[in-house]
Amino acid sequence: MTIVLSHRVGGERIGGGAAIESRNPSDLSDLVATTPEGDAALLDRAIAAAAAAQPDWAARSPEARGDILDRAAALLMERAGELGTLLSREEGKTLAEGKSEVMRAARILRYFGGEALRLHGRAMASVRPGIDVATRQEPLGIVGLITPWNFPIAIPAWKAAPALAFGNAVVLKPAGITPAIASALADVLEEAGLPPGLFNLVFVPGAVAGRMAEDARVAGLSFTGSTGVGRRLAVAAAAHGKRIQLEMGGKNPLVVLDDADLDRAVAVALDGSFFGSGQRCTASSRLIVTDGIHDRFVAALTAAMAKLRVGHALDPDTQIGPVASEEQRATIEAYLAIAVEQGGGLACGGERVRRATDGYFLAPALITGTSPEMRVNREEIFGPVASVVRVPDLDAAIAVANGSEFGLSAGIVTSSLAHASRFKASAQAGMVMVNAPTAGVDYHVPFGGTKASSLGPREQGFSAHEFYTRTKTIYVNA
Ligand code: UN1
Repeated sequence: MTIVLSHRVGGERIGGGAAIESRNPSDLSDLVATTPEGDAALLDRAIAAAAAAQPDWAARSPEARGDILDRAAALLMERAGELGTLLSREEGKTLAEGKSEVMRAARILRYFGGEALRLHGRAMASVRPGIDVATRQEPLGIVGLITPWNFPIAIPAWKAAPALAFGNAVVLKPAGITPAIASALADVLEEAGLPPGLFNLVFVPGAVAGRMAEDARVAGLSFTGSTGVGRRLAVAAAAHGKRIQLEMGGKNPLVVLDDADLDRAVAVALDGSFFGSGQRCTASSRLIVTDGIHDRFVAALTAAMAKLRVGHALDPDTQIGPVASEEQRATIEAYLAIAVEQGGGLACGGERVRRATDGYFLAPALITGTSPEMRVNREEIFGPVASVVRVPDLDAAIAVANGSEFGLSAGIVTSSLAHASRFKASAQAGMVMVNAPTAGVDYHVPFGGTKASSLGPREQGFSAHEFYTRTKTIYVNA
């Protein structure tokens, strides 16, 4: 069944389907949704609707705002089966991953329902006698959200939930290939009683969405996507005095030391590198392995990779779904060719996998014998591909791990507390994982990276208010 989608502007449904078709990457004969394509005038209406609705919303009690997020969370939980299936059908992650992402979005909404009440300032004595000084956090106003297809409901939820909890209105431009699950988020918020105009959903080209960085009515822009696009938005936002939050690429290292438990190292690498078809900005794309375990690790990992079941995302036996689009597949295949051309060895995978349906199935690939300068170790591929860099010891491993323009997540597998401590202290990354995959994060703690991976305040958890509110300092001369 094909879903006909509409923009959501000020509580109205505008345009129906037609312009853009999104197809199931596991079965290209399955037309998942048709989406209208909006223009600058539509975006303008959405921003105007947000501007009209936001002051009343900000004036409501935080409890009333939290109640609505709670109700939306409950609706998502009730529909996790149905919506998880839709997510898998639309994006290609497995059914288990799709359902758990919907649950994750629900829990994020619930968490921020509570956070609405926990927004606090500080009261202090002034340096001048007789004066009390206090801070309070106020909403920004209108926030523009631009989100990717790889977590097509969790990321919109983790941006929109704190925005709404803290009294803002949002305009969301979701990824073009996953519009249906983004609409499901609009549905539950509307059904939960969110007043019109606070969550506007526009299907517009990226260049049109980028105008939010220039529009005086928009106070901030939160973006997750590629470093190239993020940096262009940052330049425009800076020129217009806007707050910006960017979550961009990664080239996340997973260090495997001689003292690692081999089974654990393989399990951590499999999950971090290949689950979600490697299409996570937190994926472990560089496996940095010390001499003493290198050959055993590569042999055990390739054996485990050969057993991964690649196939239709909705088949419950599938462990690795298709990659999300033809464009993704072409990029990944181009990088595999570059890796081999630059001297890497394809230890396994990389080939197209044939299944009963026509989809973008790719066997997870491991490239061995790579050096840090190779393009596969410097550029984000965003697919089920990991490369192995062999190093003599922990010092060399740290140098290679940090020798990247990116710095999102960094992992180590070791049984030594001392080695783990050294790595925690020296990894240039926003998140460090010890004996755990670089991907797969909690929602109640800060998320973000260093260097080219992120810009602006951290997302999620107890950090989220840093972006979605501004501080007002109030002096009272009693
Ligand atoms: C996760 O690893 O659990 O786009 C989340 C991404 C990240 C989210 C990763 N912003 O892959």
